[in-house]
Amino acid sequence: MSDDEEGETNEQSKYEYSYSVKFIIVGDSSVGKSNILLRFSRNTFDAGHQATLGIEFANKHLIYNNTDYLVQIWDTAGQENFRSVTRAYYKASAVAMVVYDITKEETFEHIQSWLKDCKDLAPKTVLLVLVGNKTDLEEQRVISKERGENLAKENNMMFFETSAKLGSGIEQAFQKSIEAVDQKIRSGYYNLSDSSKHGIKKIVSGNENENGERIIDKKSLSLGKKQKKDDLCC
Ligand SMILES: Nc1nc2c(ncn2[C@@H]2O[C@H](COP(=O)(O)OP(=O)(O)O)[C@@H](O)[C@H]2O)c(=O)[nH]1
Ligand SMILES: [Mg+2]
Repeated sequence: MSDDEEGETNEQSKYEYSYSVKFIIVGDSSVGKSNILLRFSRNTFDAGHQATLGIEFANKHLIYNNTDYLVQIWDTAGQENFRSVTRAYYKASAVAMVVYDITKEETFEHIQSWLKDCKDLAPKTVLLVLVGNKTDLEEQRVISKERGENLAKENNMMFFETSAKLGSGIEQAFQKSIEAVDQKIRSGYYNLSDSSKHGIKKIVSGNENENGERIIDKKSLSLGKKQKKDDLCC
């Protein structure tokens, strides 16, 4: 059995609709992007000081409004060290989580340049989400919650504070983002006849999207670093 076939199932979703939604996570190196991904997808934390955990991709289902959302999250896998996060990374993203570390002033100041990349390189429809991570380090906090909220407001972003270490706020950040996407889908905000542009794809059957392309197993909650991103989205 190949890696791609592992855990495969033909089971149809029992929900009225199924969509895949591409999330990207950007922000300075070491703000906790990979651990946010790890916490959300596997409910674990890596206390190591590696610049990258080598994770590029994870996915997880969230159910909302009788709809099965396959949240597909792309992680920079260390490219942010060189400010070389590519155009391909931003392409067709539905949600961009822009992360800073509440204990590091410069990571907050750099949000503007990450936002500029999002605005230049992501689809116009992208939902922007500001995340202040490492709230467990309250005694080392230098960025107040209010500063985060204000920056988010100025840039029309959703805002969350999280601790990937403790797991607080992570599920909520993804859940609320999906709720906002759900609302936009229902209001006709996205032109889903050309869904590849928006990072949102309607899933027709358990293993195919509307173009007849294979998608990952709908039941599993897997890290897909062996799967090619191109096979999965966009
Ligand atoms: N205290 C604390 N440390 C964290 C948190 N999230 C990540 N870290 C640590 O910060 C470092 C960088 O995390 P990582 O996820 O690799 O950051 P990335 O470079 O943005 O992907 C690692 O040592 C993590 O263990 C958090 O919420 N709280
Ligand atoms: Mg990383």
